[in-house]
Amino acid sequence: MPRAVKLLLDQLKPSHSARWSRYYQASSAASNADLRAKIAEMVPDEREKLKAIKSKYGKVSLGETTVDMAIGGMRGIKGMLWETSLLDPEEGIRFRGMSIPECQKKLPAAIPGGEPIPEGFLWLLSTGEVPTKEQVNALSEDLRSRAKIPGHVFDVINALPKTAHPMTQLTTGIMALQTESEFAKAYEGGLHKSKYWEPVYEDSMNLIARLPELAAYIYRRVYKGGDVIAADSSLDYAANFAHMLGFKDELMHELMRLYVSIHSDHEGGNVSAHTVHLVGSALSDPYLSFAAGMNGLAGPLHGLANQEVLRWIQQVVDEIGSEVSLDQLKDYIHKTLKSGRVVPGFGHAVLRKTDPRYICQREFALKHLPEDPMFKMVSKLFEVVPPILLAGGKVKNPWPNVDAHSGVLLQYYGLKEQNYYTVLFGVSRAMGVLSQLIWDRALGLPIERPKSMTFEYIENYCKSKAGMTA
Ligand code: AMX
Repeated sequence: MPRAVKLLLDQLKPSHSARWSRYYQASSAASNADLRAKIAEMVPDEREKLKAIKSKYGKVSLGETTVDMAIGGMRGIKGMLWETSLLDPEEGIRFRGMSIPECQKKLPAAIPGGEPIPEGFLWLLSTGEVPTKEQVNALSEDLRSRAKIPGHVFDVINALPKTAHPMTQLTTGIMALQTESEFAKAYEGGLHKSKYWEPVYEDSMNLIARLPELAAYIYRRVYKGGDVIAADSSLDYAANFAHMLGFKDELMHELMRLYVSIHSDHEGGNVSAHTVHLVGSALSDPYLSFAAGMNGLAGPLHGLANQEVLRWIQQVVDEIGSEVSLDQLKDYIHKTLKSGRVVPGFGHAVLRKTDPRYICQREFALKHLPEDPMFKMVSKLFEVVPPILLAGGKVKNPWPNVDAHSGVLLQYYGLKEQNYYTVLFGVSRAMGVLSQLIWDRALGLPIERPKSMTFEYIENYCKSKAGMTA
């Protein structure tokens, strides 16, 4: 258990603390391989914890909100509970307190010494517990049994032109799947609010299970003449996804395990996560909430950046070649900036160091494709871009983020269709945001409704405040 959490719980209630610590034990002792049962076991204690925090700390200020923050994209405003992960500006993401290297060490892998299986991340994100291999296998099996897509979903996608962006097709498919929502049906039938989380759990797991087939269908439809590949029930979630896309290379399966895991969650304030949480707070079901989040992910400053990065690197190579000097590369970057565009894959709203999701992808590349010319270009950019952005004086974080690297790995194994990359990000993101959505409903979090203001309101407020303090 993270020390800070333990300290807080020790202050709250000794008996509660003891129960809570159970969830953080590495669970070789746990025999229960059913994720829903595990969450059900946690719910009463988690509700108690929320109550205790509210009653003990409810009136404590979490910090000041300035006018800059309000008109600057709410940067730095602490305004949301998000249990599944926390982003530290300096060290990057921790999933339930665990860094990426810790997850790589502790979560079960498909092959000895290989990348963790994303089902292990899903268990960790949902429970805070490191799962056993048995639990991960049971979860893989459970997801396979849920991965059925009704025919009308394909009809709806087929009604779109193949030229529609793959993210448009993905969101359309998710919306068509909403007919299957158990939460929507249960709510209409008059479900007690203490039980909201149960059909939300079912919808979330069904959606996570169905996304790879839906996404693979879109890929095969758009790029492979509609030649769809059936699921392979002997494979884990990520490997089966790669298989349905058409990739048999075991290293591509490993890459997909890494990809899905590291893209699963990035705390709650990013556009896709926050949107799912916000829309879900209106008791919109998980299909509606997740589709909304995916529309946010499709923006170029967020998830679409991974397609933009590869396109931009390709442009660099086409225009000045791959064997370029650092000076030639610098000139190209200045040209990009002068044209009023951002350098895609660099910068972050919260991070202030190189993204550890970039680092682990770089390590994968150094191990498996050190001589790839595109990887070498990515390495050169790592050297050249940050000093230029720093010298410009306005970028708060000049370092590369996750998207600066992912495309180069995918193209190496043959997934070269850049417009599809954000769909992979979307499938992966489901694990984090839907784990949190289950907890949002289990904890009974209310509808979100922050206060907005007009220019006039801000001016009058600031004038009266100045008058009062003068
Ligand atoms: N290239 C050029 N300029 C950049 C820049 C970059 N990579 N990153 C930030 N800036 C600029 C901003 O556009 C802003 O300029 P302005 O004052 O003229 O509007 C200024 O620097 C200050 O921005 P910031 O506070 O450092 O960043 P932010 O929190 O406003 O935005 C982000 C964060 C990621 C949108 C931004 O860094 C960016 O546009 N990066 C490129 C796109 C990208 O890689 N997005 C993916 C992020 C990860 C993800 O969500 N998948």
